[in-house]
Amino acid sequence: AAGALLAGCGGQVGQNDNSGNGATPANKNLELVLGVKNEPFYISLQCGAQAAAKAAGYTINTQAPDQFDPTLQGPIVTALGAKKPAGLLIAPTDDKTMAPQMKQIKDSGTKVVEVDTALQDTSIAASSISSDNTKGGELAAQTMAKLTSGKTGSVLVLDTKAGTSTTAARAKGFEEELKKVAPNLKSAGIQFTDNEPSVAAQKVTAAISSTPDLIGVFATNLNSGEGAATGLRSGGKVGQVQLVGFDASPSEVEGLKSGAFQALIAQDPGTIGKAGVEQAIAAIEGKSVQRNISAPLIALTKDDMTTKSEFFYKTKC
Ligand code: T6T
Repeated sequence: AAGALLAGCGGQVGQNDNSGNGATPANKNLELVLGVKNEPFYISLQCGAQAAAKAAGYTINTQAPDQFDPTLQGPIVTALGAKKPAGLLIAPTDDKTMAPQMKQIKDSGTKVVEVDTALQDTSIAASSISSDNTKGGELAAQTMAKLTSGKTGSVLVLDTKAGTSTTAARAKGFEEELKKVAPNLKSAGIQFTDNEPSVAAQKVTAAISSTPDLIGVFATNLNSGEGAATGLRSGGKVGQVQLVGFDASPSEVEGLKSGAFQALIAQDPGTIGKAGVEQAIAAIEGKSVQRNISAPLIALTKDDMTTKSEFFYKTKC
């Protein structure tokens, strides 16, 4: 079963002779490729994955590109082909352009599991583990409706990069739900931030000048949220423009405490990493695999600062 302790000797790099018949595999090496380095969401995911791999007697090695960019992540996956890991857990940085590299390693016998983001092509990964991002966007819209309590005004959405499956689903879920729960609010559109806090800050300061009735901002991830908070600070709009962020990095949690954010939709990256390892091992050992797993989400407000701190992201394991 997923997460069970497995008996037997350690794996050997360079072998990919797992029989898939339920016997203890010779190759117990996993690789984890994250979306970007030094980022609390991915660090928390890595912590969950490492603990699960250790419990199961597998090794796991982690790599990530310096930027959230498929042209930097693709070569990491290609180079892994030579190591022939038994399993690859990956957060693809583009839902289309990462497909060829992921297909190549799958075709050479490595079991591929998507963690967090996913490809449009569902034939490559054995399993995908992600938050229900559409629901996360809907939850953000319901939260925005409560925060603005029937007032009129415009709401800006900050997405990251086109081709990011998770943030696209959050933005769409938000826009559709907002129409239903807050018909008094107008959409000021969706802007892309390139997953750079400085771009997010600029987009928010620009919206403050171009949209005088700006009442809210939904930032679909950590970097866009941190940047949006900076933009509201420099535009003198903290507390006047409601900011609902996604994720719960130390800086975002600090912003919730100080009043720059009114709410955060927090994910459970540790659970995503753990489930990713469990599914990869099930695939490697020929056991039954769950194709899609949805991880929990929660809306955090200032009142949750002490009671829900287990949802805050880590910067080390
Ligand atoms: O929001 C997470 C992740 O779920 C998303 O796919 C990309 O951005 C984050 O890593 C936060 O920076």
